[in-house]
Formats: sequence, structure tokens, C-alpha cells
Amino acid sequence: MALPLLYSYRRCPYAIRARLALRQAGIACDVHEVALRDKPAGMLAASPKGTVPVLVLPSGRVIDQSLEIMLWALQQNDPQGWLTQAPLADSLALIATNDGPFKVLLDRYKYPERHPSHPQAHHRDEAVATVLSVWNSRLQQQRDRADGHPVFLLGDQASLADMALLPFVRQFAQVDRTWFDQSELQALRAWLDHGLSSPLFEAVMAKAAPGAQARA
Ligand SMILES: N[C@@H](CCC(=O)N[C@@H](CS)C(=O)NCC(=O)O)C(=O)O
Repeated sequence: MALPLLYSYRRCPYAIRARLALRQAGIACDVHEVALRDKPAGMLAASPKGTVPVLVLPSGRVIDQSLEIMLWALQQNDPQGWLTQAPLADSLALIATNDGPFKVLLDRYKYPERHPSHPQAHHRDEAVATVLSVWNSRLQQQRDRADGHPVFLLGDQASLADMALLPFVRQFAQVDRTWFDQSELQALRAWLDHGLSSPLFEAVMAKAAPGAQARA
């Protein structure tokens, strides 16, 4: 039987969140690892906008937004209740902050040469002041009640928001891990480390060569 085909890029945070949800839902896919500089014709035919991830279902339906792929996958099967742990609107609000203002600041922090009017630390500090310190406080409040158990953005179990944000906070931390490890963001760091060390995250980050077709 034909499997869904996922056009993906290993390190792309949007593609990572899609792979997390597909794997969590137990949906087997053929995964085509794309070279972003040389996108396959089949991907561009399915989705001319040319961003990954793109999911092509055996029916021919194309889903080419990462959040839509997450929702589609979890609507098939959601064994740990990522969609129901917390009000979906709360998850979607956090994701909107992530995909909007946080992503803008993350890109400025990652590529400071494209924004020379400010030093790199300015973008980092703005991301912390406007977004990450808010998420950190939210997690810290959960920690204060959790008696040492891992905590998540919207409660004591992972929700859609945790999984959708994790790959982006990972990128932020990776820009300067030494700085991140010494920052005031302790609760966020614990949340990130817990998420990154999960078997699910490790599984979706397994390496594949560009152009390779793997089965996930
Ligand atoms: N809104 C899209 C954004 C996806 C996106 O921007 N992906 C990046 C890679 S991380 C991409 O494919 N960029 C096109 C390029 O670099 O050519 C989604 O949520 O799926």
C-alpha cells in the first residue's frame, strides 16, 4: 500500500515538528530529504511555494504547512493527547507567537549580518525579553507546583504547543549554547533538554543523505 510522502529537511524546525507529530501518531511515511538549493520537481509540482515540509497523501491531497500536518496526523491518532491536554486555542496562541514574533527575532539572532543596524546580542536579548522570558516564567510556575517532575508549557503533560515550539527553541539555544546554558532561562533549558533527549525527538533527527528516501 502506498504511504504518504513527506518532503523534509532534517534541521528545519517546521519539518521537525511535522515529523514529531507524524511519528507520534504512528503514521508511516516515505521521507524524502530535500536539498533546499535543489528542490525536487515532484515537491514543487505538489506545492509551488517551495517550503518544507510538504506531505503528499496517497489520495493526492497535499498538506504544505507544518502546523496543518501536525493537526492532520494527530487527528488520525493522538496516543498521548497532545491535542487534548490543554485547550487547543491555548496551544495555537503559543504557536502564533512562535511562528510570528519569535521566528523573526530568531532569524535576526541567527543571521546578524543581515541586520547590521544592531549587534547580535541585541536580537538575542529582545527575543528573551519579549518571548522567551514569558515562556520561561510559565514553565517556572509549573515547576513550582510539580515537585521535581518534568513540566510542559500548558501543564504536566506535553501538548501540541510543546512539540511545535521545541525545534525553534532548539535553534535559538544552538546559536550560542554557552550563553544559553548560563542564561536566566533555567526552566526553559530544563524543558528543552527534556524534549531533546526524548526517544521521539532522537528518532525524528536520525540522519539521511540529501535526496535519500527513508521510511519513517
Ligand atoms: N509556514 C511554513 C514555513 C516552512 C519554511 O519556511 N521552511 C523553510 C525551511 S526551515 C523552507 O523550506 N524554506 C525555503 C528555502 O529555504 O528555500 C510551514 O509552517 O510549513
